[in-house]
Amino acid sequence: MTQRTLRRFLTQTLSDNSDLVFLIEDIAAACRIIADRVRNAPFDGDLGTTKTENVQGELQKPLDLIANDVVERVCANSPRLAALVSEEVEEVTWLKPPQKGDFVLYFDPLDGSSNLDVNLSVGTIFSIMQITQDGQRDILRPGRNQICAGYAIYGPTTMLVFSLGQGVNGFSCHSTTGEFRLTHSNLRVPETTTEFAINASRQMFWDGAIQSYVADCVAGVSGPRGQYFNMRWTASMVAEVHRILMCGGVFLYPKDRENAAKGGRLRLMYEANPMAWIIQAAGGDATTGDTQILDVIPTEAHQRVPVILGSAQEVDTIRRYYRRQG
Ligand code: AFP
Repeated sequence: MTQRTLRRFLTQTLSDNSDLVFLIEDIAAACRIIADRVRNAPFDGDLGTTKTENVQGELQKPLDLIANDVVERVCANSPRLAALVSEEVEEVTWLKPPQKGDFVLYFDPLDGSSNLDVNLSVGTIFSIMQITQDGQRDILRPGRNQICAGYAIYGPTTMLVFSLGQGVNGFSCHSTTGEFRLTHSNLRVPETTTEFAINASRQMFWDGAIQSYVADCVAGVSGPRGQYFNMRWTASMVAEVHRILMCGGVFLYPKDRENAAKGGRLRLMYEANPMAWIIQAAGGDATTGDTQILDVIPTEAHQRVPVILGSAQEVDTIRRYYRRQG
């Protein structure tokens, strides 16, 4: 059977919201262009690092800036798009005076960019919310208010994975035609897992709950978990989340002694919220360790939060380690 194109899926699913259809298609078009720039970076001299830092104090890669400009340029004329919040830009970009129902697009234009020079998978993460009333510049709302969120992963295949709240679907981009077609429908996160993803080099900073959780996992079949675990870490959240969506697992970037003062490592509005939305729409779970990520009330556009997300039963097991820690 011919796989549905993105356009057909959107017009069938969002028949009463053409403006949202246009915005998601614009995002897909931007991701297709970014995929091409990532693929051809060695020929275009776009690898390496610039001398500029982003608002997070991180050295920007040329493709971070290119990807940001592509999203801004392709989406800027999307009907009812009122504002852009980008990891690479400190201020909110207002495109029009906000009216009730207008869209706000939060995005990390190129996540995992530390992997670019070593040719590993990177991605674009996006989240869409709406203005609640005319003139209200209320862009800091909890993630539960998202109306659409997802990511593009630039791997062996470029895929666009997103949810409108019910279910998660994956669209693969055909390398010749550039069409996005529905190749992975109704993705579900397996409830249980024996695989965890964490940056183990930070063990010296972890609190007792995470120390105990990881120790019990690596104790294997003779340990408290009574089974062997596998560990992954690619330093690209998009790649970790995609693997969890496809075959289960749990991803941890917890609060620790080193990042606690900043609130954590990952950003709420354009990393934690969209990934939590996707994982929960696929039957998984997502917490900061204290509270559901989607319930966190934002205080500023680039704020950071701890992130623990993935297979629901494993996330619940980690909650029990936190409760035991008290
Ligand atoms: P970059 O986009 O700067 O590479 O950061 C990627 C990221 O935000 C997320 O995708 C990874 O899970 C995490 O940072 C990796 O953090 P470490 O560098 O501490 O492994």
